[in-house]
Amino acid sequence: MTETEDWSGRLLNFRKALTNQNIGSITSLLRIPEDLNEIFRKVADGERISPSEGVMLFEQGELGFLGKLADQIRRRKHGDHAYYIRNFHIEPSNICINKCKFCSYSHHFSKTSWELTVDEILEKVNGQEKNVKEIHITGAVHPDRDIFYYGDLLKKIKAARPYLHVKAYSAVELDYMINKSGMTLKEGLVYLKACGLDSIPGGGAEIFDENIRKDICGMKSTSQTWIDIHETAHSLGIPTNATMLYGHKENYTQRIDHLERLRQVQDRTGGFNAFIPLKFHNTNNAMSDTPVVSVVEDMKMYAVARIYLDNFSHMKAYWPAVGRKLAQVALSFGVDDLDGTINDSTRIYSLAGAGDQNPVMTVSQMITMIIEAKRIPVERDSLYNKCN
Ligand code: V47
Ligand code: SF4
Repeated sequence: MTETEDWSGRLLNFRKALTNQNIGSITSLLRIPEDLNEIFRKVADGERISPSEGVMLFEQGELGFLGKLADQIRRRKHGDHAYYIRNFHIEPSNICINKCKFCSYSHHFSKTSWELTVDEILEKVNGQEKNVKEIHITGAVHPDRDIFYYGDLLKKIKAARPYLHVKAYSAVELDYMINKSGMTLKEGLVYLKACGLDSIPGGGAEIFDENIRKDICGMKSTSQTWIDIHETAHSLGIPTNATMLYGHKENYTQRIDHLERLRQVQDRTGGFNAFIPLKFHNTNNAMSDTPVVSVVEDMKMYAVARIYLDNFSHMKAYWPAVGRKLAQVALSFGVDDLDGTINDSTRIYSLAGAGDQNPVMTVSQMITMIIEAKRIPVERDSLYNKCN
């Protein structure tokens, strides 16, 4: 054997070894951890995952893997459809009895305070195009306004626009106005329904874990009150949404605890329309030293929520909160709904530092976003009936 043959043989072996080693490490990178195999099987078989499996997904699930699982579930429920709605918001006031640390919107933190009169609100309502389907009313917990003020507002909006779906008043606003009136929860909700309340938005849920809740929004209604209000609403035929404020001080176990409490309510009532993860933003509030989470964390949140909440029909990416681009990406991580056109009518997120200072999206922009994500755009009403 010549010296050259010897060297070429050794080089060949070295390359083989190197290749084998690389293949080994690549496969171990790509290999689904043993523990996640069972979750993979459960999702494929349409079975529910447990709380500890939910935490495991957050801790060990690589983003591509989570996306595939979530997308499988979304596709099973909605095929290629992705929803949007023509809607707008009314924020009646930012004067608030509470002082949530994450809030950039209330008069405690924002530089201005406002309270719209009923006439000003009606002017905004009448200024909307006739084909707008939904009004979303939410704001601060104003100390002086009571259930009769809010009930009259509903009646006047319904008189002006009988076919507008009124999604109004978060559980926190409802808790205050109903308590103040001396009515029971049931009486208060029956009264508001009779005035024109069609559904309830998901705000005020924040994070159910009692310790973190006490820390970041201790003055607010308790987690159990939020749940009681939604459950009572469901029992009266008022559908609601659910949210979770994520990406601040909570850990994965606390996120799953929140999802688990929602899943249990949904098992009992079936009254939730959609789940909306709300990304924490840290501008101009008392939590400015808490960094915002990464895009990877955002997509993990959508995907794990989609996998965990097997009894929720819809998963919404609220684009003013997460940003237009990420909302579009979220369509591949379990999301089937992009909320709506908004028409520059909300300040909650622009004040907190989310990208859009003037949140407005035309229908053609929504359609383009959805088509680019390889989905079929479907205009919906508030109850997810198809409009086109
Ligand atoms: O409860 C307030 C959140 C919520 C910040 O039901 C913040 O269709 C992040 O619930 N960073 C109100 N989030 C908005 C809401 C909502 C939005 C869109 C659709 C629906 C629906 C409901 O906004 C509050 C709170 O969780 N929020 N401040 C902040 N700095
Ligand atoms: Fe008030 Fe709502 Fe802001 Fe809390 S989040 S301070 S309840 S406006």
